Amino acid sequence: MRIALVAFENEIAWGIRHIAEFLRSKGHKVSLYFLERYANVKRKMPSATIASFVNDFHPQKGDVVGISFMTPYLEDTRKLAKAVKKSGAFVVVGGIHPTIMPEECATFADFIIRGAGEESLLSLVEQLMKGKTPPKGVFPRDNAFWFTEDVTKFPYPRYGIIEDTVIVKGKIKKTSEVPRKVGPVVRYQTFTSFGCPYSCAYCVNPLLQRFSGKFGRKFVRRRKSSVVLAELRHVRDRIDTVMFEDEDFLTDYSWLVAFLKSYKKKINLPFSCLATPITLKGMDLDRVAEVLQKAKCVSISIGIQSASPRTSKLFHRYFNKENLISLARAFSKKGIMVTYDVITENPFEDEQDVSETVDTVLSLPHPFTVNMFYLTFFPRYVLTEEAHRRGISITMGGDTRVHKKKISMGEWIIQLAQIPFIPKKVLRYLYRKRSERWSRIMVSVFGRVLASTSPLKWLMMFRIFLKHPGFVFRPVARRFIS
Ligand code: B12
Ligand code: SF4
Repeated sequence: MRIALVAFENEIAWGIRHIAEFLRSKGHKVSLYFLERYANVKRKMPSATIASFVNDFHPQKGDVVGISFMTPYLEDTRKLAKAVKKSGAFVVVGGIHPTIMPEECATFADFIIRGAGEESLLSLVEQLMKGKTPPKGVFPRDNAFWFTEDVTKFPYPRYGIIEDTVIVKGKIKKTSEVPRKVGPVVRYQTFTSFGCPYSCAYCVNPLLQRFSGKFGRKFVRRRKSSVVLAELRHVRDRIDTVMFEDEDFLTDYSWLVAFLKSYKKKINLPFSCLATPITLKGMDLDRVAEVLQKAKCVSISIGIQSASPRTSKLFHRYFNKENLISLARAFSKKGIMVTYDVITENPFEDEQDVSETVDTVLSLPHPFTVNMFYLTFFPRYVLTEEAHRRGISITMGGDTRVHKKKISMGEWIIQLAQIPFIPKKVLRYLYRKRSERWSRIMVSVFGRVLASTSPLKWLMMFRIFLKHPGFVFRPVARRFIS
């Protein structure tokens, strides 16, 4: 039996890479397909790309095509499933959307796997190979959510052993490269743990916790440090920097100290990570920043989301301004760049809520950058249900890439706050005068000219370069050697 695993607009697709490696370790032949590249604007999947997939993999009766997808890719999945089913191959879907909306997927897929896919897909494949076809629909039949408590048993994803296939606008490329380039820099994404101990209302985690019956720290599963380090050693000569995509990299301080000691010794590459303010509450922030900096942490993403107490309550998310400012100071003292995530376009918020966030961002020490996300209502999320209950009009769909014609005054001020040479006093004044036309015009002109995000990202890269020259010399040297 041949197996293809497919992801949309996502060559990282760590989830299907992890599944593929596990199935390969059990003797199965698995091909990985990546259809289209991520863009800032969601486009329809070109029919040529689907046709090229079918021509290249050539699904036949009895083969398995596993499609991994998130909500924005529902229509693409439908299209691909239809094309595959003509061949008589089995279509299996997994990932976040099928986990949450299994009944919807039953209209176009043969099997739906909810939750972790490694052992569940193996079990399905082995049954199919024995000639037993389980009942169509959710696999296994009892609507189970597959939760793997012990994730230490899985092998790490390997790159370049078997070529991946990337298809863009119908054009097929076979590649052994490690994905994720930021300009010339190869930033490798991985995880040391899965799951998050918190349960913010706009996030998938409260649902996954409910399905699994594991809450808080019990929901967080940690990989073996030696496996993570072996994975990083496997790619080390082909990458420049590491991004730990754990929902919160700092949840276990003693583990962190031990892991980073080995990381520094064995990998010694600059890295970035994510953390949540509540994790850092009550911790010795200078100590944490020092541990991270010593191991070459160059940047950290911290979620503010909203500084409004009303919204924090609605989001089920801790926020404390003093705590945020202390952690910002601790990281900036150690030269670690901080990127703050902020959620805008929130129909639950009024002007007072927004101004609390603007005021907080204007209180943060430089240097920092801000990533703004539009609040997105995914099906069945806690916040979506709350919006339905309150009769708030929302657009369901689930793509955060909304291109707005009009950017609000608060959003412009937050963008401009990232620029160190604009005095915060001036921004505060302009924001206070937001009802006046001259102020709105000035802010949007400044915003358009100065705060377009890419120069800021380059500035951030430059700052990192000053601290870690290897960050730029390494990709150049690697290219020269290869
Ligand atoms: C890291 C991450 C990213 C990274 C990298 C993605 C990656 N690793 O592939 C980046 C930053 C690029 C990203 C981008 C986006 N992301 Co994202 N991301 C995540 C995050 C935090 C972790 C995903 C992950 O890799 N987990 C680790 C692996 C091991 O788990 P997994 O992917 O879920 O895979 C397991 C199972 O789901 C299952 N499985 C998965 N696929 C399949 C397929 C088959 C056949 C089977 C059987 C099983 C199976 O088995 C896997 C192994 O156990 C999740 C949050 C979360 N908790 O899921 C959000 C999340 C998945 N992202 C989300 C969104 C919306 C996006 C974007 C669409 C945002 C946007 N509009 O730009 C883009 C889409 C990019 C793309 N085309 O994929 C949403 C999806 C919501 C939804 N209802 O669909 C999530 C859930 C966050 C949230 N808001 O709640 N993301
Ligand atoms: S802290 Fe982040 S990952 Fe965890 S539940 Fe909240 S939003 Fe989701």
